[in-house]
Amino acid sequence: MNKTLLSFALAAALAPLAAPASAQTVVKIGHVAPLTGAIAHLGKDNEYGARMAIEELNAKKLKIGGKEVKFELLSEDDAADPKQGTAAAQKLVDANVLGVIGHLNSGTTIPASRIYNDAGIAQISPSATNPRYTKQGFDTTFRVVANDGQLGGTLGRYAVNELKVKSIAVIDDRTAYGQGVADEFEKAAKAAGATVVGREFTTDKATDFNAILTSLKGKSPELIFFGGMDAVAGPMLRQLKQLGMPVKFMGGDGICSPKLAELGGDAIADGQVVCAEAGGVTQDHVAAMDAWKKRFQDRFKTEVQIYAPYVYDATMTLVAAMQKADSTDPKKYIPELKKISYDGVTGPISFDEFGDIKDGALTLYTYKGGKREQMMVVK
Ligand code: ABU
Repeated sequence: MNKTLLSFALAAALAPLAAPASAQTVVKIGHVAPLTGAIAHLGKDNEYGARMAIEELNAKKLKIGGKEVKFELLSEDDAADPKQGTAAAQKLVDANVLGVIGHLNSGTTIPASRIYNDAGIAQISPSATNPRYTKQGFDTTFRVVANDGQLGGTLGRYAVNELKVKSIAVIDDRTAYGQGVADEFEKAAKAAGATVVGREFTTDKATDFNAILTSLKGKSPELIFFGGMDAVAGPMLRQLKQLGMPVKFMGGDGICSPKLAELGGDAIADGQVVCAEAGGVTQDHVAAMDAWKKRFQDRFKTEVQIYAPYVYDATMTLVAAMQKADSTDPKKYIPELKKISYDGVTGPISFDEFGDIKDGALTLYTYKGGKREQMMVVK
């Protein structure tokens, strides 16, 4: 054997030792939420939900396409800012994530969705409730919670039919979510027979509401609906009390956290606030959810705020679609995601033609004794 042939033969013989076929495939999954800023407590809650799912999935040592898969979570901070949201989305796409869970806010989720769509990867939002997100004609957008139409509509009817209020004022923070849910609330409350005596605007960073609340005080509403997040609702409730306005106060999922009790403090009277989470655990899933919350508390040493279980379910649903397709290639798993039927801790998850959850539920809450208290689950 000449020298060249000998080196080829040696190389061939040693190849399996030098470069063993990889026993594990790393699959990157992106997550985006505000991890800094006024609603970082909600963003961290989301991130914990994703982390818990990834840790549990890795413990199962799943095989997809004949190879053991190790999931890696790439978590980005968008600070609830649309520009940072698109930058975070591009960063994840450049890092070759194969799916994204997020973003938290509608105002970041919607602009980011074009980037994920262009990259051909699935995006599942666990919390963005503006209906526009799934109505853009993209086949990559999915949502595991109810939307602002359901939230605002249900709360508007509840205000008039159950709380029996006739005069209502509406404030929103001018975000895609705040404005959208407030518009839906106003539409439903009017249709149920209420009069809207005032409409005011603020921002998602405001802390002083004296001017708008004083203006509304002159119009004597029985109830104020706020379209925005808990970080703004808390100080607003404190200022309502300072102004001597003991009105009923309503909001959507964005205010509906245990943290609101702390942010509003003793300015929140028992039963004064009614809000709705954009999902609902029916009786048959309560035990599983309680067990899940205990695992979450043990792992992260903090209570669930709002969306962590939905983030967990969104991550599990994404991976269930990959398992069904036996592939992590978005071209192969997205068709499976569209027709998935996944039994999550938050309830059954399947999607309509737009990628919205089918039969989404809501949970109404109030606050008593400084704690959030569940009232009812409605479909
Ligand atoms: N759904 C409430 C908070 C997130 C959003 O902006 O939609």
